[in-house]
Amino acid sequence: MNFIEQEDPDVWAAMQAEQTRQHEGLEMIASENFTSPAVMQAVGSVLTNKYAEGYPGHRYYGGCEFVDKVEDLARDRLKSLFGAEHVNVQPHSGSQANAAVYMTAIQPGDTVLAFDLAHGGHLTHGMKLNASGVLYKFVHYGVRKSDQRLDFDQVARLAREHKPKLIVAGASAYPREIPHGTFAEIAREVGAKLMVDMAHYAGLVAAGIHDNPVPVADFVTSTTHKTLRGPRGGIAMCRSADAKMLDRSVFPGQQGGPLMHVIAGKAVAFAEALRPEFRQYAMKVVENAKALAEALASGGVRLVSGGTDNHLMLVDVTPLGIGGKTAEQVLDRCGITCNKNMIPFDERKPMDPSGIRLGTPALTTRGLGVDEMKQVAAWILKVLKNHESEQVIATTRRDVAELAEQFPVPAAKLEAVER
Ligand code: DSN
Repeated sequence: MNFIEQEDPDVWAAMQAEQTRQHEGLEMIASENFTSPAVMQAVGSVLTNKYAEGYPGHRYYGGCEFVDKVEDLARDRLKSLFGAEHVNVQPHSGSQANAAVYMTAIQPGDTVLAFDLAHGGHLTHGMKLNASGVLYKFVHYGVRKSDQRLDFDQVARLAREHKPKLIVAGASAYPREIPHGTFAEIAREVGAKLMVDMAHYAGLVAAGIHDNPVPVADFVTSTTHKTLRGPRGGIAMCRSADAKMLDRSVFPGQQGGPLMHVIAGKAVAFAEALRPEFRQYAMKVVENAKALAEALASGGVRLVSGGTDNHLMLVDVTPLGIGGKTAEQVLDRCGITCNKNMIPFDERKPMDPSGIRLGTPALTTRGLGVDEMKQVAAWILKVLKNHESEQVIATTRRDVAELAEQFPVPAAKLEAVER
């Protein structure tokens, strides 16, 4: 029986439309993924009913014996996944995880060195309208103009000049592997702490195919819903010495009651990520990204930094005579979902930048492989080159839906059981 359908047909109709959109289209937003049915079931469970402020064994509410078990499972699995001394699985999002680390490591007004948003950073890394930018004094490093890779000479120079208390590494639109050890050396030299926000590539780290920041960083944060393929949420990790302060900064510092249903989803996802199949998945994500990038680059667009080492790529579409906004819109009409994105040294505006960001985590979860990536790249190029042709858009939309039909989204299994 479907209770939503019976009790709230309006919400149900919107949910069904979204389910169809996800099924019929190709999801290429680099930060999105499809959770397993097990993760989804955990998030839709009775655990949403429980208040559990505090931590396992030390709660402010009665009746927490079972949610304690869930949170302990999530914590133990997360520790094993990344080799962390201490973990906190309560942050409601990556933003809250980052805010909690700032609260632990620095004081309002302190200087922080982080990656420039316009070069691929994140708004919680000191964007002036974000709480991080309001509370702390951020200085930003970027990529080199010559090869669009992280400019470590600049990082070192800015670190020596500004003497930050904290250096932040990590990105939301950087297509190359991040050498965390290099950041750690610079942080050590200037007496700064190092925080790594690995939200985008945490799944690749968990699979052992991207450098793990945990051994060299004082703090590591992530979301759980991107390459890690868990429910929407955040996590924070640190060494034992900072454990008490980090926990205090998450609760009560940033949040009240934890979302125990989401923590259950995290526990299930961490167990999935510990299995050998997850490593296979992550390797395919990267293989697919490389295949997609190569096919696109040979078709007339420019890839920022010339390619990708991870799950995403930044595509400069201006050589085709269009901007990122048009590219996003026309691809959307064909059922290919992505987002417009600034590229480093962009001369266009954020709402209509030069690029789009494409990622392979979600398509890889559906089972698409290298052959499909080449096909998708060909469609993307055809549509961008013929963005005013209604006929090309209509044909591509049909081709996209036909391909998507062959690769069901994981939620379809859950739907089939619930109906
Ligand atoms: N908004 C996310 C992304 O798309 O990368 C980062 O939080």
